[in-house]
Amino acid sequence: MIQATENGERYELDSPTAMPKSGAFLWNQRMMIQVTCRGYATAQFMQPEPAKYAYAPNLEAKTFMQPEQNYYAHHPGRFVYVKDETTKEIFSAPYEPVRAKFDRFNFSVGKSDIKWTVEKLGIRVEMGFLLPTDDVAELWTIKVTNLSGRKRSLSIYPYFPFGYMSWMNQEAEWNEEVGGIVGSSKTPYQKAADYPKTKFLKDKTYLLCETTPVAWEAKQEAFEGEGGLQAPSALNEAQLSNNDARYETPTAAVQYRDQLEAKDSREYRFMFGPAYDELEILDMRKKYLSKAAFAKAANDYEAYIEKGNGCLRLDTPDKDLDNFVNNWLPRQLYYHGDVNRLTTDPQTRNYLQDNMGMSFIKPEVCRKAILTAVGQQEKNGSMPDGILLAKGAVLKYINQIPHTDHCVWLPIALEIYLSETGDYGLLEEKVNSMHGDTYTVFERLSRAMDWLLSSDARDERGLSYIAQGDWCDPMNMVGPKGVGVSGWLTVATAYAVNLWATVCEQVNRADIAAKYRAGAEEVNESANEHLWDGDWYARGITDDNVTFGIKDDKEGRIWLNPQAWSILGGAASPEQISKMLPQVDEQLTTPYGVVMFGPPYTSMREDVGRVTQKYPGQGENGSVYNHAAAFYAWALYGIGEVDRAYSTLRKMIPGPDEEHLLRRGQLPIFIPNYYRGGYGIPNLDRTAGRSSQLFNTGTVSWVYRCFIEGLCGLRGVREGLEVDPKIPSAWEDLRVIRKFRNATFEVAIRRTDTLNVKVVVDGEPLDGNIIGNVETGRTYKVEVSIPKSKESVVSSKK
Ligand code: CEZ
Repeated sequence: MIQATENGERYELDSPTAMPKSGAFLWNQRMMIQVTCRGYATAQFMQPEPAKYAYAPNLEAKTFMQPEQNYYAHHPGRFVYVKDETTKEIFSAPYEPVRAKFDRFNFSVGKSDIKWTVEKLGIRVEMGFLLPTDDVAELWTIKVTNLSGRKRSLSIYPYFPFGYMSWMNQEAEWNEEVGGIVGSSKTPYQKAADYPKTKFLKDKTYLLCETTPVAWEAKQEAFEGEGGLQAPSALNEAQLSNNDARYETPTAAVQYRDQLEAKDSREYRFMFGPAYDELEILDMRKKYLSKAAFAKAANDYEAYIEKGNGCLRLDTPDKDLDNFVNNWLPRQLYYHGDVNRLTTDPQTRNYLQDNMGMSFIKPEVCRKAILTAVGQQEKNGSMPDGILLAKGAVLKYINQIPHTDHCVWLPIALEIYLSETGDYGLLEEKVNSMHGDTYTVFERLSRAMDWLLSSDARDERGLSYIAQGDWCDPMNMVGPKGVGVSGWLTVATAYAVNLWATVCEQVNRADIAAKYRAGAEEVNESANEHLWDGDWYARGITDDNVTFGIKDDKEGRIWLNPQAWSILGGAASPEQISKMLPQVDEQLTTPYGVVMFGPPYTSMREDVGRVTQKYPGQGENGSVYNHAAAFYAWALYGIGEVDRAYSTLRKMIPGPDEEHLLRRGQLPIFIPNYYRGGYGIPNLDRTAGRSSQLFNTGTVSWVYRCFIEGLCGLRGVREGLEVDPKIPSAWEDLRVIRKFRNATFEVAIRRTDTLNVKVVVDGEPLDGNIIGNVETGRTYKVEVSIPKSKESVVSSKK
């Protein structure tokens, strides 16, 4: 059903029905498009706020990308109908809207293109598209081949519905000048003050045809007629009727009539996208709409995507893992660091985490993000809810709701960046903030940590206030009165402050480091005094002083984050960890990953909030929320729990066996933000493991880091590259190529009789396990011996 081809650089699916919501995505710095194997598409571009150019047929509420997006017959998509003019039979590619049974179906996803091949009635249709690197448009190729050994008379109808463009003003027509169908609209607004903002929006959508069609249809109703999308009435006629749409739902359907000899084929090219005016459409046509320009765009785009190749090539006993980590994980990470989820005001925590992973791909992007973020630090040292990235951008949606965790992510992002680059000079950079003050990065980090430790952020017990949310966005009713505290944020504060203390030590500021170490210790003592529930840490204490996430709770009894971060931040002693981990195994671990908490809530808990209203097992309500699972995996590597860590990570990737893939319903080309939870719970078990299909997630930076610095144990330190692999106990060896500080390390890791990690570099045994003085451009051959079986810290303490 699913096959990895071209060395794992492509994944192919041979059924349109086995995983109907599975799809893939392409992006450039201005746009993003997600398409399903059946041809439905969701595209967005930036102007600079996110906008659409193909719309749903009813007016859509503006919202972020949806998990488990629902598709329906009129959902925006890219299709082509084919009619045999002799028999009048029709089908459509890639599958929707006709849903004919194909003789062959192939959905093939590459890193820089997406294509389909379908066969039916002795006709092959190949369709595929790519994006230009610097413009907003889709470049489509549709090729039709006669496989039947006899002459065929065909009509071919590319159908790119525009949808309901606007309730204020919309129309569409064939435009001779540009050679395509152009839809025009006015973005709806109501306040006069909003008019200037709408004035220069790209309110036109075009479908340009390289080859002039014989006929077209711009009016949706006329195209469909009474036959509906499965058998549009317009296809019963010899020719489409060249209608325009005048405040009628616009569409773009065109018709080619071809006589195809046996083995003959025709290839057509199209462009689909938004524009401001006709001139812009003409420019786009000139720039892209030809065979040569498509080929050039393909090369450029491939080169652009290749820049996100990452710094790791794995060669392990698990080939599916290798495919994913070598090809797809860095790509997904690159997408995040490159476009910030197509928003002009990313949440501060998302901005920092999406960019921290860029340290492994394009470190200068992470550097710039850290500078941008601290440049928006508040005067009191706290961080705002979102980081503004475009002129005129404002904090919107979730960023208008106070969350208290944003400072935590600063030292986390910084640590990764410093490990990878050794660029400690960043700390001395002076940053003028948008609020008019000037401090160095070092001072800004200290100020952020001071804020986290201050009485603005912590109550008299020493616990961190939660306001209307922490990392868990929808936990909005724990502390709206300003009293409730977050168990996670408390232990996370200790982690952040400790990380910062380590950086202070690295730059010889022992005095400052000591202050932060003491601060973190105090926080941890508070956590242990007020949040330890005997076998695990509680999730928080509400405004009304009710501790939750504890044994007595029937729902939301144990949450993963406080456990993972108490390990990271040092609150949890080895004894506590040895109690906690079996509880996580027992209550949270499922075949589809580790859930964020359990059991899921089945009704509103008004002193916890909106999270409890999400569908049980969906989103943050007890799903396998991979971001939280990734924190856990990273914490596990820190204490040598290699098998638990690996299994947590491996379950984030769909497959490899078929049943598993079907349940996830997703191709192994990205990690979704969640898989449904509810494993083993009546009513929820049937959907457990199902993918959200949403590839926006803070997970990927952490997971990439887990593979590089955890599993492979190839982690940057100030002096160079530290070698300390933590491979699953079932593996005997692995090979890895790691790019680090402009050098290449070809590493072979093997289990031998050694008692400690032993490293040989270019034939010379290394004293210790740090390869120092990394030389730019040099290739190092590294042989690493590791002990036969690695006991975990916890089990060795037992
Ligand atoms: O968004 C993410 C946030 O972007 O949820 C994470 C949070 O850490 C990220 O910063 C965990 O809460 O508002 C909602 O209820 C949404 O569910 C968002 O919380 C969530 C969505 O998955 C969007 O990607």
